[in-house]
Amino acid sequence: MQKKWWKEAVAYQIYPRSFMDSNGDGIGDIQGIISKLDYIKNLGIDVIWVSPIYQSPNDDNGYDISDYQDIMEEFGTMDDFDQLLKEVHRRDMKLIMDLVINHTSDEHPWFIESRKSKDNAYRDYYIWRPSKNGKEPNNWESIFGGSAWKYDETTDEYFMHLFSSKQPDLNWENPDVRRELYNMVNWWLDKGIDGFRVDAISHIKKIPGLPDLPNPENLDYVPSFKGHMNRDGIQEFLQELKENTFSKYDIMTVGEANGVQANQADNWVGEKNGKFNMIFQFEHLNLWGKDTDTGIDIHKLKEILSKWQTALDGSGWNALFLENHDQPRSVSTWGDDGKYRVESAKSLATMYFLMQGTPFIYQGQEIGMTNVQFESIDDYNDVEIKNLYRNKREKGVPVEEIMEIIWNTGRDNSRTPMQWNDKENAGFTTGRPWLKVNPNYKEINVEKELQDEDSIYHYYKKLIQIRKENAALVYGTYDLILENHNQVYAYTRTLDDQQVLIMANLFEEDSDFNLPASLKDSEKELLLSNYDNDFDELSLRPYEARVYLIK
Ligand code: TEU
Ligand code: CA
Repeated sequence: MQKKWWKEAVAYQIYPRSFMDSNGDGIGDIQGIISKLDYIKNLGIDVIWVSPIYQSPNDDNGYDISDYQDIMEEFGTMDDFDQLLKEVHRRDMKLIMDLVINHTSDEHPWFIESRKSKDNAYRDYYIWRPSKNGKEPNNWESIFGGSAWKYDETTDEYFMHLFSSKQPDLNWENPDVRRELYNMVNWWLDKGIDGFRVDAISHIKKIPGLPDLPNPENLDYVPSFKGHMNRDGIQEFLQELKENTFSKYDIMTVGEANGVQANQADNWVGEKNGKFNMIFQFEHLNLWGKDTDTGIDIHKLKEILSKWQTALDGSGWNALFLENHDQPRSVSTWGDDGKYRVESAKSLATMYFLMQGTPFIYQGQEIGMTNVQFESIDDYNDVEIKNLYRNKREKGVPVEEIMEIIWNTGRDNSRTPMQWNDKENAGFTTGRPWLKVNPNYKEINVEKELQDEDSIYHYYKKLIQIRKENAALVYGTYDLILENHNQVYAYTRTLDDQQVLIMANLFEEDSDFNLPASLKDSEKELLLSNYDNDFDELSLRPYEARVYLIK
């Protein structure tokens, strides 16, 4: 397997709006990020992924871009960005940006032109269609609910938007669009950034003819993923993108590849045929986040994660993550954000962090930040949450039922301001925060975590350290053990004569286990655990995790 800097790296995702406000307007900004770079460096981070900071009307908080080559006013100026890049590099870290090229904002000049007339030079930069039988051109549902089409009376046609109605999809079939995007990508790479996380990239190829999808349940609109997620023909676009941009630089690229199956991994991330260095894939997230509240289906979890580990073993690379700005907090969703918050956060960390791949930590995950339960929908900001609330209310769903869904799965769970200390607004802002701070900030904050050597923060810091000290945890093979165990996720990482054993009890009940003979009889050195004594050779305590070096 080829050695690469981005395989040895640990990455940290910043959602700038919620990270740190430097000027008291209640909105996080670039100078705020700069003021916290030492904190990120001290954790042991190598690569920072910043969610979009380009000009945007913020309908989807920056994922709706109106100018790819200018900085969002609320976040600062291009000079601030240049300073951020310099300060990141000065600390021997790297910076990757968020590349959103499936769609733009409807306030982007291209779309403002495109909607003016049917024969406008930019008309085919987007996907326009006349109505069909007085309705939308097809029955596709937007990922944010409702129709995937919005009527525009100026030209009496509809335009497609897989996401919010202010995020019109770009027409990737149009070579002019692709060329303009490649020029923009190279402009950023020439500024010296170290790569990209590529947003919603598995959605760019739509099924030819944009036909109605089968609708056996006679829904108003049909979930549209089958019409646009990882469709045949997408690889040609991705190959052209890579050849015209990424392949010319020593950078790190991670594709957000919803809907890609493990058996397709080689085409996406293979050392020879891959288009990205690694991808975020989401199969495992359906096990517990958006739709279920029954905790982890551990057998499915093992099956899916192991499938990716072995599918890529040697041929490609994974991006390992539990959280991001679209997911609820993992300790609330998978673990226990009550009695066993600390133990379960550490257990989950151990389970995912030491697999084969580049581990990503999302801001606040390293201090065990939890979900939040705001009483009123007015306390929420996310367009996906607002659409969900409106659509369900229109169908007469009781408010309490909708709030439960939002509390369990809403994206604002991971977007409440970073909790720096126990002062007003958790030290995030001296103004009124754009989104309320989680009320538990007095108990859960960076300052408290830094002072407590048994904190989740220090546990992540040790995880990062042992990953750097043991090459098997980067380049070693992954072998699942205790495959059928109902509570414990255990695996080994092996490289030449170095072997590391990772075990995590993912539940709050004690759990017996029986290691395979080869491991049971070997001498072990405990590298890390979320308990500090009385290690029973045959059982694990609630959420107990252990990492052993096999001698
Ligand atoms: O998300 C793309 C994506 O796959 C969505 O289905 C995402 O999983 C969903 O929003 C989760 O509820 C990316 C960004 O991560 C997301 O924040 C943006 O809203 C979206 O693209 C549009 O840019
Ligand atoms: Ca600010």
